[in-house]
Amino acid sequence: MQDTPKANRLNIAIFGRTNVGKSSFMNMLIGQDYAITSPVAGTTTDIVEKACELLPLGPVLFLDTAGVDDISELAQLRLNKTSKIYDRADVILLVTEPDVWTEFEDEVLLKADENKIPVIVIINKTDLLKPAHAFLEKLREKRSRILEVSSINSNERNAYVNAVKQQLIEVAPDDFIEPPRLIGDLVNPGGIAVLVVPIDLQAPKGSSSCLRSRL
Ligand SMILES: Nc1nc2c(ncn2[C@@H]2O[C@H](COP(=O)(O)OP(=O)(O)OP(=O)(O)O)[C@@H](O)[C@H]2O)c(=O)[nH]1
Ligand SMILES: [Mg+2]
Repeated sequence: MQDTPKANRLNIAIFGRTNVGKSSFMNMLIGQDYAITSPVAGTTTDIVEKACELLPLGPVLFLDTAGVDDISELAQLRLNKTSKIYDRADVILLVTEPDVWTEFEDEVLLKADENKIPVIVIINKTDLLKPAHAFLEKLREKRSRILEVSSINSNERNAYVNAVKQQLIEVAPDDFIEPPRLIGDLVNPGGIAVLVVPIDLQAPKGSSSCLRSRL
C-alpha cells in the first residue's frame, strides 16, 4: 500500500496481455461500452482513460492499456506508453485468463513491486473455463488478491463489481479513503455552507456522480 496518493482521484491501471479482456473488464466496471473491444489482438493501441465516481470508494480514473505482449510493428511505442503508467498508477488490475500465466504477468508484478503499487489479479473469461485448482494454488504463492470474473456475464456483474470495489478499498492509500476535510474547520456543526462546484474532472471527491455511468 502506498502512503501518499498521487492525486485525489485513485488512478487504476489495467494491465494484461493482448486479448485477455482488459477493455471489456473496464467497460463492465464502469457500466458502459466505452473502450473498443474485439477478438483482434492489439485492439487498444493507446491509453484509454475514463474518470468515474466509484461509490462508496470515490473518484477514480481507469487507465486501460495496450497489451503488454504486443508484438506488432508499433509495439515498442505502445509499450513505452504503457510503461509510463507505472508512474501514475495507485493500483494495478492485472487481467489474465484461466490457467494462463506467462513471463509478461511476472514482469508486471515485478514492475509493480519496484514502484510499490498494489496489484489485484483478475482472472477473466471464467465463463469459458474455470481456473484449475493447481493454477490458483500457484498464483496464490505470488499474490493474495485474486478475483475470478467474466466480463460478458451481465447476470453476475454486480457481484463482480462489488468484489473489485472491496479489493480497491482495501488497497487504496489511507488518505484516499480518509481525505483531509475541505471545510470541516471553517463551519460549525449545524452551520450552512453553499458549495458551488463544476461537475467535471476537477470536482472534489464526493461532489460528482459517475459521469454518465450506471454505477
Ligand atoms: N467469453 C468471454 N469473452 C470475453 C470476456 N472478456 C472479453 N472477452 C472477449 O475477448 C475479446 C478481447 O476482448 P478485449 O476487451 O478487446 O481485450 P483486450 O485485453 O482489451 O485486448 P487488446 O486491447 O487487444 O489488448 C473480445 O472478443 C471480447 O468480447 C469474457 O469474460 N468472456
Ligand atoms: Mg483493449
